Amino acid sequence: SQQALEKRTAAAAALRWVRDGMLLSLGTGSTSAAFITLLGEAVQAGQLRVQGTATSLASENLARQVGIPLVEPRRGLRFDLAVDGADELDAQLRLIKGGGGALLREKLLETASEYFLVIADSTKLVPQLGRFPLPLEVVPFALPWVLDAVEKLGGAPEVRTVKADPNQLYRSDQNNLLVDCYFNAIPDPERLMHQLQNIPGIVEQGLFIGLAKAALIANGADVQVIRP
Ligand code: DER
Repeated sequence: SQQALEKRTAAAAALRWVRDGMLLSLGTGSTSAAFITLLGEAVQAGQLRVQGTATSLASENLARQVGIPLVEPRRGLRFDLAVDGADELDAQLRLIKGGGGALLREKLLETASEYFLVIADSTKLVPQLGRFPLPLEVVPFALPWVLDAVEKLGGAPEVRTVKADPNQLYRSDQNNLLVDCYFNAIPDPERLMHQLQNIPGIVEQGLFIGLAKAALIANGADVQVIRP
């Protein structure tokens, strides 16, 4: 599909931002998977010497498969470059992330990175955030109160289930629950982010504001660089 092509185009463009010796934060989702695969090829071909930490067990497995040396979390560990996708991004590089369920480790590692670069196909760039449901990672015990609080903020909350079985609740890599909140439009992302951060039991929310330094957006075969 055109979208799959654009994901690979954005991923390939991000590879040119990688320098020998870098410590990388490896993102999660299909666009990041394309980047990890291309990066692995460059490492295997001896073109790049890098190490990485993954933002999900899925990306960790892929990175291992393609031969990217992995670094365990340790005190003081910071990354030269983080590469990751997004579900939505606006012109100020405010993001909605978490469609792949990895928002907690993504925010953790992208916060610990000197430079966070977003890679995305053209469908992700939107004039206003919020058509994509906002993911939250929630401690199971807190769920009822979190659902009430999200509704009071104007979002329709849905507890995420496993694709294959609607009776099985999705669990994050931390074994927490995922709640997708349908706001339709988020006119004031900063305000909503602070409201969500004050709700006990929400361990992470999918608004990433002030983190991304640039985005590579593929439009067909062209790639535009967006800076806030
Ligand atoms: O879950 C995430 O944050 C992913 O980065 C997601 O937002 C992008 O997934 P995609 O590259 O498969 O569209």
